[in-house]
Amino acid sequence: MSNLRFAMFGTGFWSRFQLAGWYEAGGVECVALYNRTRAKAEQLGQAWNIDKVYSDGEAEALLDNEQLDFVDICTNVETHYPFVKLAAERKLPVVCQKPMATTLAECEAMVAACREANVPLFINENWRWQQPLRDFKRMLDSGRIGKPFRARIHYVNSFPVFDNQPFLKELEQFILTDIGSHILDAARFLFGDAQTLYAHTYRAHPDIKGEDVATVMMTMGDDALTVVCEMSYASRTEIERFPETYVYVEGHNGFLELGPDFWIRETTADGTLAKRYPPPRYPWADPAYDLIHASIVPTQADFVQALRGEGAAETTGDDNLKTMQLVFGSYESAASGQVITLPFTAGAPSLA
Ligand code: 89V
Repeated sequence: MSNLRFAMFGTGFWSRFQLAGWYEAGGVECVALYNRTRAKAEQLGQAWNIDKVYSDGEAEALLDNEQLDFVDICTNVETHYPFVKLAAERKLPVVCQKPMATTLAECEAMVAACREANVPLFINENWRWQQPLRDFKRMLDSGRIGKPFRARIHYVNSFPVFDNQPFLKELEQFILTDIGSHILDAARFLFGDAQTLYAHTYRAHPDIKGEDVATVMMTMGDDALTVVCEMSYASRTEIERFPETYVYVEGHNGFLELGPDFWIRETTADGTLAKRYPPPRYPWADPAYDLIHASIVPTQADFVQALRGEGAAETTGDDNLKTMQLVFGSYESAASGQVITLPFTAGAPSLA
């Protein structure tokens, strides 16, 4: 079976790990790179032996000249919508970075553009693919702790994310878009879709534009489970454990916990079972991001099998739209002080 040929748009911090993840997943070949600044694309091209490099103003030329099976859009969020449109117009399947877009109206327009062009749109949402979260979900679904009645997802640290990704400082909407898109998606993965949400946001760092603390309370799934998601980049804890996510679920027959250092503890009337579920380690991963970088591999392997027509991907545009409704619904709730009922729609005129 021949490799699927793709072009990567965006050669910033994340792209080199994503590229390594594609080759780890297998069955693909990156044949061209696009970046606003040519030198950065050339640098990545040299490292990976990709000699077709395009820069500012040449996105259309790339799509028209190169023979592609799909495009991977890994650029800053404000360019996702225009690049997805360009690809859809050429009937090219798209993998687009999270968060999907800067507004819910843009997210809806991206999904509509791909649907009209009859091409798949996948959102590169990797959090739910973290090994400990997959294991946690399997244990939750075993039913041993009984019917859950309350859950808490806790992503709280003081990791200096701005050092590697300085643009995050400039976002008017920061933690809910950058991490909320992951955490709220993980909540959907674990507990099902939300019916209502209520959110608070707060800015602790004085030198950033957006919020770096957010709390979202939702009712989720068939049994309207109460789920509280806590997110912060301003919380100094005894041991800094970026980028770990902790999850606590209380059920009628017990308690399930994903705690520090990938330990899962299941407590029932029989006692507590504890086991560590660490992620796989890849030599190309940045050690500070091991957990997330490892999750790129199964995320992208899921897209490869879907692109080959061998099954449905989890994080399609349609699916991720529900996560983005939670993200933008949270901003609406934080601004208005109101409980938001899902589905939450943009309510704005659709974009051209
Ligand atoms: O996954 C991400 O989107 C990254 C990070 C984990 C650093 O927030 O921006």
